[in-house]
Amino acid sequence: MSYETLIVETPADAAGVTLIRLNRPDALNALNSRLLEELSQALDAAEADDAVRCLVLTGSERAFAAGADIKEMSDKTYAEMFAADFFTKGARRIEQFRKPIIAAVAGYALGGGCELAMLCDFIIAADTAKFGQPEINLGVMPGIGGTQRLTRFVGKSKAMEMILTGRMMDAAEAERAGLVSRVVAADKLIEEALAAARKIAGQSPLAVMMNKELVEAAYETTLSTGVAMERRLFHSLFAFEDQKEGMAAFVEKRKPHFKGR
Ligand code: CO8
Repeated sequence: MSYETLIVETPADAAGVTLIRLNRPDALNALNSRLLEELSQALDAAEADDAVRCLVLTGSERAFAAGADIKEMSDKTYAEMFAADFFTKGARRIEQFRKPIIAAVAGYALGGGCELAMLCDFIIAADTAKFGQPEINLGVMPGIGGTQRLTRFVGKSKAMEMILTGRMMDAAEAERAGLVSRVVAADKLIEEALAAARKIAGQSPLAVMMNKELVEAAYETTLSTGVAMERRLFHSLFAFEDQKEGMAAFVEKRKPHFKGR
């Protein structure tokens, strides 16, 4: 399948990793309806393909994405935004994506771009990355989860300052604040993100999906409910061949070969 706003390498390698590049270079990868529609289609295809075990989502050296497309939005009325449920469908598709997805961020991740990165399972940042929610400068606010997710990632004080002033964070500050899992040299970003993705792709896909569900649940539920869910799913993993294979491989001092059963 070919896309106008994305470059999709699927699977990028034998390990089962798919690399999706946002590709609107003239607009610093600003997110428009077309891009979000195509991203939803690419995620549908990746979800349906058993050969795909992990995704990496990236942009260009200059920008992961500089926000929602201001030129597309500027003249819209409330009725148009509401009727089209503007951008919500694309954001929901990522929220509901069950396979792991890593954001590899270089350059600007602003507004909807920062929100898109936060919708992924974790963020690896290049040392050139800049994160921000500058919507206040446009007289608006984040619209695909920024006020909620940024606050959960970095805490109230920093989130409030960034959202009310529009100040950007560099990669080092983002790492200190817990927004990104780690920072790497810009010229190593894709290599490092693909290496992490390959590591995940080599695990049991069933165990990966369950682990992802549980970490996400930590944001949605109480500690005791989350721990109870974890215990149930931990027990349930013993129904899979992959658990037998993983533990047998350890005892036999060999590499496991997980089949997703
Ligand atoms: N939308 C549209 N076009 C953009 C955007 C954008 N968000 N960002 C950059 N571009 C375009 C520029 O217009 C320019 O195009 P052209 O050459 O045709 O004029 C091209 O990309 C290059 O940009 P600049 O010349 O501005 O590059 P600079 O290096 O000088 O500056 C910046 C880079 C600082 C990133 C600057 O482009 C900028 O400030 N961009 C806007 C950042 C921003 O405000 N983002 C938030 C947008 S609003 C949003 O994301 C809301 C999300 C929620 C929506 C959900 C609805 C439910």
